[in-house]
Amino acid sequence: MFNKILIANRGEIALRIQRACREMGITSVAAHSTADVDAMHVRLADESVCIGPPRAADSYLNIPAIITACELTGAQAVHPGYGFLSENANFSRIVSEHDIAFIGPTADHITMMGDKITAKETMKRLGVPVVPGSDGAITEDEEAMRVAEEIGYPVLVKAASGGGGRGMKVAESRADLSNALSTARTEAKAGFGDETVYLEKYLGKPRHIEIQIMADSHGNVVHLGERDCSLQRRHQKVLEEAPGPSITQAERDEIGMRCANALKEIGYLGAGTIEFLYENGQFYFIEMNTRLQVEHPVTEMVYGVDLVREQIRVAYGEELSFKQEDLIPNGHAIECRLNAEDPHTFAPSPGTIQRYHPPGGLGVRMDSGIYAGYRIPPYYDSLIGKLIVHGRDRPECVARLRRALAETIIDGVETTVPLFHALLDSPDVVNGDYDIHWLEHWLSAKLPGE
Ligand code: MV4
Repeated sequence: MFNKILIANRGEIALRIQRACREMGITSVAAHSTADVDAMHVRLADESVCIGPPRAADSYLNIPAIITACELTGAQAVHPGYGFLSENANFSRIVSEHDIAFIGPTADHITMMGDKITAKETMKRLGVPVVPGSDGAITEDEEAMRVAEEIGYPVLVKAASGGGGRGMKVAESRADLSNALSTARTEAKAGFGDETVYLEKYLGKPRHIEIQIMADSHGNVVHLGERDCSLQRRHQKVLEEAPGPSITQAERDEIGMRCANALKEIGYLGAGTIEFLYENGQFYFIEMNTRLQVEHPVTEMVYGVDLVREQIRVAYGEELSFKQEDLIPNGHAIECRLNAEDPHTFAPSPGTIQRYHPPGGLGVRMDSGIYAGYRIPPYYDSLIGKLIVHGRDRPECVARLRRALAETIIDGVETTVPLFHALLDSPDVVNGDYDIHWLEHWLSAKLPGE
């Protein structure tokens, strides 16, 4: 096994990776910016090395500095976490060229899935159901009109290099389509330097359901069921759960098997998440993420596995420590993203944590790097922790989550804790009865003028 892994990330995920390393007897190195010298993952690190100034572009995204840090510390592998360089094909390639193991997929697989058109074509060819739409890029308005008549309006124009909802335009009818195409192209060009767009049937009230996959280099590919991540605001997930409140075991087996087979076919390695829209009992592939996700803990709680440990094992060339038949979902888990934000306006609220009391007890997990006296730097995103709760079934999980939120004390900055109390007062959330638009509708009803 690796002796030493460099963690090219910060905050709760750096701590999460450090914990897996420690349990595996692996030394870890915290590569951090000057703004993070007092961060918990640096204070608890076996070793730490500064990779640059506060701005992410100069530190957590600074590839030469990270490679140098590996050379200086003798790290044999790099874990990129999520965000930052985790889905950067160039980084995966450069790390590998320096004979350092990248804990994630190959540069080619990152590139393949980073192009939404190639990802969709590949998944379709390998038997994964996709959203009806154009076969590849749309270059002519005529072609778009023909495809739209065939699949029916409304349609959605999407950027091939897009993601996070940017560069998407809905066309309700033929009259809108030409405008939607040119606006989407212009935004795509400005946002991603690539004006390639494609067309899909617009689904009106879907859920966001994603399938967790793990693959090793021995041909073993398994799925660990789904997460429902429909509760989002401006394409930022707020609360995630597993299993999906609407998904049956038969549906899980079917879609999970299709995803695992597809990734086996392309020789994928490591953790991956296949995203679907789910409407009227049908799954429609939209995108694949080639990294560990923020919400991976709900899957860990329901399947009783350590996904970071498995990532490290398979990156070293070992086999996954479980087979598909060992993976039986148990109970229910919900994650709340605790952000240092105003719970009404969502404006960032950096500052110093004055008091901190994390919740505990049976089935409660708090993944966070905060502590009393910690100053949250203003340079990075506002996630300061994740509260993950497990119960034997969904009602027990919901009751336990209410209890855990009530125990949570985070003083000194505004947090989204009150938002979750309010959400758990909503019958739709309690019943799991929501789609991808539910949260924004609920927020605008709650806050007139927002
Ligand atoms: C869609 C869609 C409806 N129909 N595709 C938004 C971001 C990107 N990952 C995909 N997105 C969507 N694609 C079709 N054909 C609606 C969305 C969408 C969405 C998806 C998941 C979670 C939240 C969302 C919020 C608005 C729109």
